[in-house]
Amino acid sequence: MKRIKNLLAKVNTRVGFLLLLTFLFWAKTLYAYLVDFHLISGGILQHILLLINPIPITVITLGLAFYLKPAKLFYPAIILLDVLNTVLLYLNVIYFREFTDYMTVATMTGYSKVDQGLSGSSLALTSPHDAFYWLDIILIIVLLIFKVIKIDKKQLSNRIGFAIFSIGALLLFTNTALADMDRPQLLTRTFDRGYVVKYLGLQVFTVYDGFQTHRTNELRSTATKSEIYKVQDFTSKHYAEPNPELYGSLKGKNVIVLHLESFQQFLINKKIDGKEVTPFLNSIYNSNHTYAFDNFFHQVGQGKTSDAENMLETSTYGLPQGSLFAQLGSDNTFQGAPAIFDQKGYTSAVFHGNVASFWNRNNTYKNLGYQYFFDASYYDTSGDKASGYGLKDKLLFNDSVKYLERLQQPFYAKYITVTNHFPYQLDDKDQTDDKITAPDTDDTAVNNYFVTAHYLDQSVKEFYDYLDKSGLSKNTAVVLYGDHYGISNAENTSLAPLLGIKSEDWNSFDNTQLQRVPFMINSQSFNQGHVDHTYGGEIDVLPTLMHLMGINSKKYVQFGTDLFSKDHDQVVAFRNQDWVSPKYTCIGGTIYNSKTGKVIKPDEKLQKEIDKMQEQVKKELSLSDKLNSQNLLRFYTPKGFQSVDPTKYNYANAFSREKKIENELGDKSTSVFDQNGQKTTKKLFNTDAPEVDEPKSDSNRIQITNADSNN
Ligand code: GP9
Ligand code: MN
Repeated sequence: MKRIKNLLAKVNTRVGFLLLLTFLFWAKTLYAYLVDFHLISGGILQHILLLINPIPITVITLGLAFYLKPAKLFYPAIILLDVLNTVLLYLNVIYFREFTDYMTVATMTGYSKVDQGLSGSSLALTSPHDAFYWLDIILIIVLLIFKVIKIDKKQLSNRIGFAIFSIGALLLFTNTALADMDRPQLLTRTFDRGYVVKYLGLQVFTVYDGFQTHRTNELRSTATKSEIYKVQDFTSKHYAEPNPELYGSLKGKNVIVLHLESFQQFLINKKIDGKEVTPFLNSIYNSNHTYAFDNFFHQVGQGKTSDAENMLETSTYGLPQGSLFAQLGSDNTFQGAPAIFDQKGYTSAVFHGNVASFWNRNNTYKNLGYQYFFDASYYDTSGDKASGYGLKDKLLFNDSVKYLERLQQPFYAKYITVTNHFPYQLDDKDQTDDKITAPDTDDTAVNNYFVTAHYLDQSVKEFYDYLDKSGLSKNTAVVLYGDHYGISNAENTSLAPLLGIKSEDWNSFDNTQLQRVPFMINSQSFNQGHVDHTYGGEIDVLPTLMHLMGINSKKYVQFGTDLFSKDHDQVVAFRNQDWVSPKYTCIGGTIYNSKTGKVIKPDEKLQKEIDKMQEQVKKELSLSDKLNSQNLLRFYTPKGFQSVDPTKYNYANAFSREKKIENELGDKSTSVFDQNGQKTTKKLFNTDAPEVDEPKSDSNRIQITNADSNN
């Protein structure tokens, strides 16, 4: 009893009251983290951060009340601040139940295009345990009214307010520094809102997001219609006419894009101990049904996979910092592949075994006009079925048949693989039959890279076997590409000996050479396929593909050019303004001969030529940034193209939607399932993945995705 009295006596001071409210709010937040947001974290440091991150900002916000001296003002103010914190927490709890995502400032203010925030139906998502979020506030007010907690009339000087703020700020600084240690570039890359909440807390996320939204809005509100003309002036002059021999050669065919995670060109035809690392992809690469490019470069920035996706879908560049998907994807106007093809009668779908919020895909895909997004929630990712970034590739292909066979044809479908992702770990049981022996360099990630690449190769083969057996390969073109490097520049010196170069001789030019990734277009309708040496990059994919599909890209604002066109621009820009071309390579202002790798000291004439190329690269990147950051495409809609209405898309219940469409179409349905006499083709898929027979378990590896394994 005495103890309780002592404790209450402490609470009877203003600072004690602040501590009490902070403690209660901390408890509620942790409850939300565990029960509603299911934030199960990875390592020890992540656990600690999850535990402490609600404290600093709560102290700072509640501490504001200390600037109001009279008790009549102080107590209502501190309670109001507590209520506001709770409202923010609680709205997110409800929102999360509907969208498995946190509320952005754009959503709260109704600015967001992708969703209208909380609707009547989300309010129906309240649950009895929600009382917990409000109980403490009611209790505190009652205790104050009945004077169990006494009002402290003693007015405190501003110094106390400032001291509280300073302590809060110091804690926040420590929190952020620790978070940055565990997850570098957490805020600059913002690859998943979930991580910001996990590391820094919900309130910090909201403030940070508000700041970003404000910056974006400011850029956008000053933009005028005439600004798009500057961009169009550039892209229309840059446009390259289609190659008449290939134009329309894939018209009406299904298109499947296989996003080969972290897959670099040097893996193609590479042997380790006399054994091919990727025998199947090599056979595709060398087939006369394939146009393969061996001077094709990735051009991603910090947005990695999402930058690659953005370039492929829109033929505009990622941003100089962070990810375009994450920063602008929720509101941007896109005129990209899914919408363009959709309006030519295609069904569009993405298959990806990671959580939907990663890279803000759940929102961005709606603005791109994707009709279906099969994310981790559509697959059993329990137990060993997933690795760090989601469902293992063999299972992704196998488990997607159920959804793929119900899509109306022609379709445009993208598979984003994940198993070949840093740190390239593969369970022993996944190294089946024709194992390859990992090389023996001084870097385990480099060694393992070959093993997971081999696994990816087997996964693609299993999928191809299915395409053959189901008859899909006859009317389907497959686009295969590596999204970005898997071995970073820092690790390249360990890789060097495997490529026949001494580690000590390795230089920046060699690093640039390694930014090549495979790009192949494979279709049985091609018979004169070959390895093409044209220089190009991810920015060029969309116009190339459109022309093959018989859609002229001329009226679209695109920065790339058709790789098959005689006017194709072979200067490939990197995100940092370096560039490569068939003759010259420019790295940080130093010019190399692209063939020999020797540094060139240009004479006056050559310098002029180089300056012109550099200017062009800078202009291209900055105009692309202008287009996206000011959202200029809202001012221009190409003739015949219908703007995307993101509110039309909802990625829940996709399977029943597919079936409903089949039913409605009846005899006219073109799904593989219906063409197969309304029988599933699942049995046509053969996989040697040991996990297919494993029962569903409770543990889930995706939730423990460790972001620091993202190199
Ligand atoms: C995550 C996956 C990996 O869903 O696409 O992204 P990355 O780390 O390569 O950017
Ligand atoms: Mn990637």
